[in-house]
Amino acid sequence: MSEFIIHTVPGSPFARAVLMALEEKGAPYRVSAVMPGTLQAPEHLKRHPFGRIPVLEHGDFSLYETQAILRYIDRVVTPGSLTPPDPKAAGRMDQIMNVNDWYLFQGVANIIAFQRVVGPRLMGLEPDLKAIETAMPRAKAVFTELARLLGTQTFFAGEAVSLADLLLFPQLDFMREAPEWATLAGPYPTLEAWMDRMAARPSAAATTWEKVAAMAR
Ligand SMILES: N[C@@H](CCC(=O)N[C@@H](CS)C(=O)NCC(=O)O)C(=O)O
Repeated sequence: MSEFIIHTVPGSPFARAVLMALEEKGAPYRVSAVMPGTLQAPEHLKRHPFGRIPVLEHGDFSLYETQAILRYIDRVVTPGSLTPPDPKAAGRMDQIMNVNDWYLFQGVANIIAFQRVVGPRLMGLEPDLKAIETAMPRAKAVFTELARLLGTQTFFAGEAVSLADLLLFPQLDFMREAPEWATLAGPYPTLEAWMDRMAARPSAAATTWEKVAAMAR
């Protein structure tokens, strides 16, 4: 199988989900560094016309949108599946992946994790406390719903890790660095235990910001 190439700025949580899937599958990959501030440059727009990351290259095939990339990897790298066979569990996985994109990332992680972690680390920005405060009601609603969906299961789509866990974990791992984490996750010990289970996976350890920065070339 040809090598997978992931174009990303190191630190991207969406790209980390892709890298975790490749690690979980034991697939060969390389990280191709995209420089911060060059997402609207013609060279990157040729890969991703909307100027975002990550982008996957696999032989002569190129794909953007993290969910599409995750499902592609899951389909082409066999054996082993990161999608549950049961249709209801697979439906739950798909639902959670959309909760990640539409409700956790948009309006919660892209505000709180950006203000607390990414902006200060990448750009030396001071956190905008007003923006964080405005995002908190939505953040509380998202955490309540994630805890409800997880219930007492080991992983979000049942007893085996799935694409839903891999997409959610990188966003929540950034959120965990924010002081707001205690308020948001504190009432949900099952969610905290799931975080610990995910953080202990070799795929998480292999894809930290520092590890991705070190392997990007
Ligand atoms: N829907 C896209 C979202 C990807 C995304 O928003 N990535 C962030 C980095 S984690 C990005 O490219 N941000 C650049 C920007 O907003 O200009 C996907 O699933 O791949």
